[in-house]
Amino acid sequence: MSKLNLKKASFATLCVHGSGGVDEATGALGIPIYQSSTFAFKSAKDGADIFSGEKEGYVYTRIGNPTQAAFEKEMAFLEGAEAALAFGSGMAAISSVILSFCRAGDNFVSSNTLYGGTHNLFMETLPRYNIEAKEVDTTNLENILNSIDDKTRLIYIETPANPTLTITDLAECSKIAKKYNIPLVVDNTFPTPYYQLPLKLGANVVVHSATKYIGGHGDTVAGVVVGKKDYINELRGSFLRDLGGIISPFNAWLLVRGLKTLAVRMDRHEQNAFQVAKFLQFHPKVETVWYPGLSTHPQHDIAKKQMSGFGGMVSFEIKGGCKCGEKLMNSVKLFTLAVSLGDVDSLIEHPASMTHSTYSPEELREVGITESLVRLSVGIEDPADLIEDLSQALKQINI
Ligand code: LCS
Repeated sequence: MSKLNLKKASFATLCVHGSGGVDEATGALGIPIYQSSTFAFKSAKDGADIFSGEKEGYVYTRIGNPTQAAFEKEMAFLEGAEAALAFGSGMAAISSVILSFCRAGDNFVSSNTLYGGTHNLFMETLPRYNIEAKEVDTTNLENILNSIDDKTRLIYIETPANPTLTITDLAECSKIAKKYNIPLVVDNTFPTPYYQLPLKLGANVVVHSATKYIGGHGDTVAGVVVGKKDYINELRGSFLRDLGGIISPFNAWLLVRGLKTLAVRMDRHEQNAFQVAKFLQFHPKVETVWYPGLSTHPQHDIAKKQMSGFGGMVSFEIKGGCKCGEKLMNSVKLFTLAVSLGDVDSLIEHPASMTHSTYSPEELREVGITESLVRLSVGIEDPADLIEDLSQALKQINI
């Protein structure tokens, strides 16, 4: 066990030490990968007691595993939560959370700008089970209030939203959720707990695609849910155990390792993103830049209020439409043309035809994902090199 007083430790220290320090069983400083599907009981009674919940212990890796537990403990610390539960992907985490609150006939209110996979879950898959998502522009709180009825079971917010980086006021949403006695669920993938702590702002449950900044190196797919201990236990005992969307011990280990550098990575992502956003803002071939840290961002004041930094994602509209965006994406040399985000490598993609192709043309128009919108996940390379790459690629474009 760590000798540190973790309650008093700063965020960067928690990133390194929060998962428990030295492994109790072996003294290993790095948490071992407990690559075992099952765990031996000391006796038949011991097994029965662990099964009945009378005694703590590991049973089977679909229900719990020490490497998964190290990651969960660390995530709970970082989000300021009682507990956390790891999943095999962000989508496994999100679908389990929605199913845990909603039954057939229920509905929930959600941001209308979401990762395209989440949008597809909400608008295509869940309706098959008679669960309705009411997707609205949550930057206007009136839209949330007007959508709640007696079958509404939760409010789901993604902020900053993928890919437009719109910001929803979490403290205000939590007041609405409390008034109607329903939980507020927040996707904290873009800011990470380093820049935004939704539970402190009144949210009840936080979800992540841990594939992104949490892992940080583009080498694993994972998800995590954080919240109250009772809720997390219920989620583990039903939706993780029954639906089986678990994380492997190896991937949990990659996430523990990734978290150790979260604070330093996020600082660098943000510094680089700011420089890239400022460069693009004054470029003659760029129409508009969306970055919550810029004073021109429509919800900059809310971002400043609820975030301690603005993260590494930048989106922009290129002049000349889709063809020019295509030319840009084919001309970059340092940015990689790929979906996903939050990696140490810089990535570039076209939301309308890639990550958000699950939106219909009308839906894309409604949420402002235009054909000329390009999304950057700004990595941790030298910012001068990133700007030079964008500059040379923009030069290739004839408007
Ligand atoms: N939430 C957000 C905000 C996301 O950006 C993603 C994936 C997910 C949840 C789902 O997580 P996963 O199951 O992939 O771990 N976003 C992606 C993106 O923008 N490009 O590729 C995946």
